[in-house]
Amino acid sequence: MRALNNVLVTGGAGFIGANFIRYLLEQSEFRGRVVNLDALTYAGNLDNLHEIAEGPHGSGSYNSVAVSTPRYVFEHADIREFDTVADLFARYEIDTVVHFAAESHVDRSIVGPRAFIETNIGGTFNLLEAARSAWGNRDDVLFHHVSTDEVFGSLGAEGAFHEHTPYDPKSPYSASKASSDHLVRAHGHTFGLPFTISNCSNNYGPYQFPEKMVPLMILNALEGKPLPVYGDGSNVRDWLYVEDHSSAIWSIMRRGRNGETYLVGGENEWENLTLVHAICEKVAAVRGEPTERYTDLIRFVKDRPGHDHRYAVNCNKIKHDLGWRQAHEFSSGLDATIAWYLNNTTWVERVRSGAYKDWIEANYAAR
Ligand code: NAD
Ligand code: TDX
Repeated sequence: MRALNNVLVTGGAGFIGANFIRYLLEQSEFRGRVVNLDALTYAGNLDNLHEIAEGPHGSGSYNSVAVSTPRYVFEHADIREFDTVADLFARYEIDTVVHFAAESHVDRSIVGPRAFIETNIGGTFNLLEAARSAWGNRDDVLFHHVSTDEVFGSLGAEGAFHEHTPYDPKSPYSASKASSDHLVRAHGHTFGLPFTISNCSNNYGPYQFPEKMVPLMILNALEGKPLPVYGDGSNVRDWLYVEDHSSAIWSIMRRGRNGETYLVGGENEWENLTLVHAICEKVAAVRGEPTERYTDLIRFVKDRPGHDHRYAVNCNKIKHDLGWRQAHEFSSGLDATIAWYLNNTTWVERVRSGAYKDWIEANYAAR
């Protein structure tokens, strides 16, 4: 039996990590404590967890860095610093790791790949070493590594990635995630570290940083700004509502077999241009305006260098072995996401006011 008493969530102030912490603390079968380790880069924001600090679990203020409640602790720390990470394992008697912390945006990995190598590879290595030295031969512990379907490269018109698809990463981001997957497996194989890995497709939902396609298109449409579609918009992505990713990880933590990899996806493929049209239609409906008012904002811009053409995920293994299912249908998930961005303008202002603003101005102004 896995202990699941003191769960170290890395990157818990980011998009998926924050949604996961909220989900985990709501599960009646989970009685443990969450330690959220996050460096609060441009993508990490404690606003993403404000209900936890303010709500039934605690008393902290979301503006404060040192948020602590009986079942939730925030630690402002960097996975690139081994001593800090090792100290947290000891201090909180960590028995489970759910590792989200990463540089996550493909476009940034093209402009500046170094941070991706340092955090995604070096940081993961530090966590593995800290876990190995803290855990010894324990078998009631788990290192769950959160990875991406992008490690498998790009698909043609047919087929889907599965657990035995050879690795073929194409961007500095996906190469760094592929390296981290290999390091996790190597620690399992060589040192007996108990681990699981999930490789998931594109997530969407509340609290996603507005550099990623779905929130960027929603906010630009709402603000009457151009909608930049890379290339001809024919690239295909498989979209999964973020809460369904959380439920997949929770299934793996409880029932996933040691050493196994599980692919997770929405079984929900969309061409980018078709998806941008769907977002325009939905925003127009919410606003009670003609769809053309928004589709007229679409601009075909220079393609992403090395842009992967298509991702699709076969998730039969997690469905069959662990009984996981997607609970959210795409149309209602998108409606909920649009409503969330409409109702959370303060959050949008706050996340945009940081380093992100400077970066976007420097990199997108010329497009
Ligand atoms: P995100 O960029 O929104 O959040 C990343 C978080 O990690 C931020 O809170 C950031 O502050 C933190 N972080 C970054 N560097 C750190 C460091 N050196 N030390 C400590 N914390 C650090 O990312 P996301 O979209 O929530 O993705 C989370 C994980 O899920 C990543 O590992 C990503 O590869 C993976 N993933 C994402 C998607 C997706 O569609 N977004 C899909 C599949 C897998
Ligand atoms: O402005 C845009 N215009 C556009 O056409 C942006 C930001 C993106 N795109 C295209 C590129 C992709 O084909 O939309 C698609 C989705 O782009 P992103 O949201 O940047 O996601 P992607 O590159 O597919 O990677 C995401 O999914 C897998 C996450 O960022 C990764 O962290 C995750 O591993």
